[in-house]
Formats: sequence, C-alpha cells, structure tokens
Amino acid sequence: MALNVAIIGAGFGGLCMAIQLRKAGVTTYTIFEKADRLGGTWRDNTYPGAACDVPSHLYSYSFEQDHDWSRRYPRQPEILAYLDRCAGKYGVHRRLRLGAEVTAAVFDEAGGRWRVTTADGEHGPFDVVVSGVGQLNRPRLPDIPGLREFAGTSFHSARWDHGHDLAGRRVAVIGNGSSAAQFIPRVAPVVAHLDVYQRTPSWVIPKPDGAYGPGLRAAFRHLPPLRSANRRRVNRFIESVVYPALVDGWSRPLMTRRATEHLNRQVPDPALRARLTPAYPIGCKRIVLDDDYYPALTRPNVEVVTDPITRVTRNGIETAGGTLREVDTIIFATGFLTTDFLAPIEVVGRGGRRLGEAWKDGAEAYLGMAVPGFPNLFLLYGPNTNLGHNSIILMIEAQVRYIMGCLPLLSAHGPMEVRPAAMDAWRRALERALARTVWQADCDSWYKNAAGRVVNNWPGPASAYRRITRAPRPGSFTFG
Ligand code: N01
Repeated sequence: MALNVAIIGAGFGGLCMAIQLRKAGVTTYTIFEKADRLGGTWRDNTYPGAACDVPSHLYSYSFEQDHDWSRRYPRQPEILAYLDRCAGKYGVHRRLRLGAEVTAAVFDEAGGRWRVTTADGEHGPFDVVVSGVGQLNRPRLPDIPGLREFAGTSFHSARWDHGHDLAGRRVAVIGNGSSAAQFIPRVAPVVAHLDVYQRTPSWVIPKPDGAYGPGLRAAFRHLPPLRSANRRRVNRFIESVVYPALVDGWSRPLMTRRATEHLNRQVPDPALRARLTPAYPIGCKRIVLDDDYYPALTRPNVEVVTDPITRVTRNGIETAGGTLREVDTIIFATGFLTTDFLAPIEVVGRGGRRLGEAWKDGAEAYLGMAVPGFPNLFLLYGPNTNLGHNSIILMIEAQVRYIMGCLPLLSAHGPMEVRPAAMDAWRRALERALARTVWQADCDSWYKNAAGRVVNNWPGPASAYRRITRAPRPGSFTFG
C-alpha cells in the first residue's frame, strides 16, 4: 500500500497508529506533534502525584507488554518512559515532527487528498488523516470575575509551574476531580495553608495501589502468560463489577457503599463528611480512586470551602457572603475543554464544509471514528469513545485495528466516506444506549456538552466496542 498518512498528535493514540502502520510496512506517514516531545497527556500532566487509575498491564499496548512496571498503578514518569521506549523500539521517532502544531486540514476534492497546515506551511498531499489529539488536551480556566487582578502566582494542574516553590505559601486549589485528588495530598504537607474550593463533591473509592516486589516484578517481565492472566483478570473485574454500576446494574449499590465506607473511615468529622458526600449517583461524574485525598483534607492546615466563589481579588478569593481568603498561589484543577473535539484545528471536508459546522449540535462520528463529508479522515478517541470504567488503550487499539482494515479498501476503491444513513443508525443506537447510563442523571460533567448531550462517553463495555469495530463494513461507506 503506497499510502501517505498524516497523524496528528504523538500520544498513546497517534503512536499506536504509527506503530501499526510501521508493522504493516507503511513507512510513508508523518506524525505532527505540537509540543517539543511525545507523550500527550502524560507529557502535559506533571503535577505532583500524577498517576493512572487503570492498572499498568491494562494501561499499556497489548502488543508491548514486557515493560518493567514498578507498581500496580503506573505513575506519570513511568508511563512517559514507556511511550518513549515504544516509539524508539518501532522507529517511529524518525517520522515524528515536533513543534509542528496542525492548524488546518483541508480535503482537496479534485485530487481526493488532504493538505495539512502547520506554522511552517502546507504539507502533503496525504491520502489519509488520522487524528490522535485526545479529549483532555486543552486546559479549561474558570470564568471567575477578577481573575486577571490576582497579583500572586496561578497555573493550571496540566501546566504545573515547577519553578514555583509552594513551601510555606497560602495556596488555593479550585476543583476537586481526579487531578486535584492526586496532587492535594502531595501539596498539603508542604504549604502553610491550603483552601480547597469544592463546587461539587466527588465519589472516591479506595485505590489498591502498591509497588511490585522484586520477585513479582521479574515474573511479570519474563513470563508472558502471567502478564496476560493479570490483564485478563483486571479486565474481567472491571467489566463485570465496575461497568454495571454505570448502567444501574447490580453493582451500583455496592460501589456506593464502598465509597461511603471509604469516606466514613477516612473522615472522622461529621460536618466535613457531610460536605464531602455527593448528592448524585456514583459514576455520573468520573469516579476518583484515591487513598490519600480524604486524609489530606482532614489536616489542620487544610480547609474545604464550599461557599460559591464570587470573585478573585488582588490577593485572594472571595466567596458568597463576602469572606475573603488571602492566598499567594491559585492552582486551577478545573479540567479541560472536552466537547469540541479537534478544535482549534480547522478541518474542512467535501464542499468546503467545516467540521465545527457539522458538529454545531454536538460532536459525533460513526463508531466514534468517521464523519460524513470528511473522506479518509479517522478519529482516534473521538466522540463517544471515552470510558467511565476501563482502559482507554483498549479503545484506541480497536480503532487503530479498524483504520488499518480501512486502508486496503480506500487504497483499492478511492477515498471512503461514511454514509449519512450509517451515521444516523449509529446515532440512534447510541442514544438508546446512553439513555440507560448514569451520565443522564442530574450532574454536570466533562462528558456532556453545553446542551447536556453526552458526547464523550461510550455507553457500553469496552469489549462490546471492540466487537463491533472488529472490521469495517464496506456497505457503510461510499468510495471515490
Ligand atoms: O478535571 P475534572 P480533572 N468553579 O473536569 C471544578 C482524567 N484524569 O483534571 O464538578 C469551581 O474532572 C469542577 O467542579 P464541578 C479523568 O478522566 C485521570 O480533575 O464542575 N470549580 C471539578 O471539581 C478525569 O475525569 C486521572 O462542580 C470548578 C473540577 O473543577 C479527567 O482527566 C488523573 C469550576 C474539574 O474536574 C479530568 O480530571 C487525572 C469553577 N468555575 C485526570 N470549573 C487518573 O487516571 C470547574 N470546577 C487518576
């Protein structure tokens, strides 16, 4: 196959695509990466305590399992080292263009190919464009009056200011999702005082983390059947225990009880406990896995502030009622812009149609990968392919396998474009399945767009997605 492929992003998705192309003998691909090194979210999130809440063997490529993981749940530096190692092993470094932010991708109808624009001009033409930009790549800063007036230091959790020493300072953290829960326990013992501004409490369950002893570590490294068995065991547990909680299944009460016991055990003060108790069903927002978060909140130098923030002043944060808490540093753990996938890249398909326009009522894609009017454009980790329960690597690998299956088809028959009827059927099936999920409950989350439509999450188990994406159905596409 003499195909020219543009891959946008060098995180888990883009690298997986490049590696599989390489394994299939396709060397005519280019990975455009906006940053100065690969790694995606694991390059960006360097806050203290950054780690994954999916076990190491499942949070790694199925075809690259002999990594020497030091612990059950991998930490950020180890994941980044893993990605470096994979890229090096398969030689994809050679096709990687760093500091090359894609600003536009335009389909040229006459030639049936794509052109990609970066700061240094146009590239291509490419037969295929694969987006691997992820869903959590653009930090979201809150829209709070007075933020610009703040005279101290402020930064987002995904842009941690390592040059700013927090020791002895008065610090405010806004937000209490997975990121905040991980860094608060590392920051709290160092600072003079910490205010945690919580708008909505998170459900928190225990994280059975721990370092692998030398024996187990060596066994995992050298015995592939042991690794596979561990992967299967974890996957089976997640699919049969965690997933049902998301669709009002048998395990929802069990998970709720587990989280409540965790809170009761770790927070003795009933008043604080009440403030940390969520009023929405577990799983509606992303569940936090952590053993250190609640104990950090009980420290004498930590206050959980639940009064709504009204404004930021030169030297502090004011809440409803007029209380001003003075701080030196504000850390925004306020999440990411998650629902306008691919933005701000200008993607222009057939007839000059812009992707942003096609998605004005919410981002959507057939199987999360293909959009009518955008031939030979494939999305990794696109709309409705995020998981609330399992490793995203399972989804990415399924998508890469599917795209690899599309390449011979488009190579033989010309640009392939998903039929609107296939998209409509997919949307209807998704809507039916999403209606049964806990995400429809009354809670805000990064899974929903401004209109309240769940555009990020896949409503089934990861295994179901892998089944239905096993191979492309040519009848769902037009060619040429
Ligand atoms: O972001 P979030 P995150 N005023 O969007 C609050 C993955 N991840 O970076 O709930 C006050 O979850 C907001 O409050 P509310 C994982 O998928 C994984 O923590 O909207 N507060 C919320 O508390 C995760 O879900 C890992 O009321 C404001 C917080 O900010 C995803 O990344 C680790 C506010 C945002 O939470 C994102 O996690 C880290 C405002 N104006 C991340 N605006 C692991 O694998 C927002 N908030 C362990």
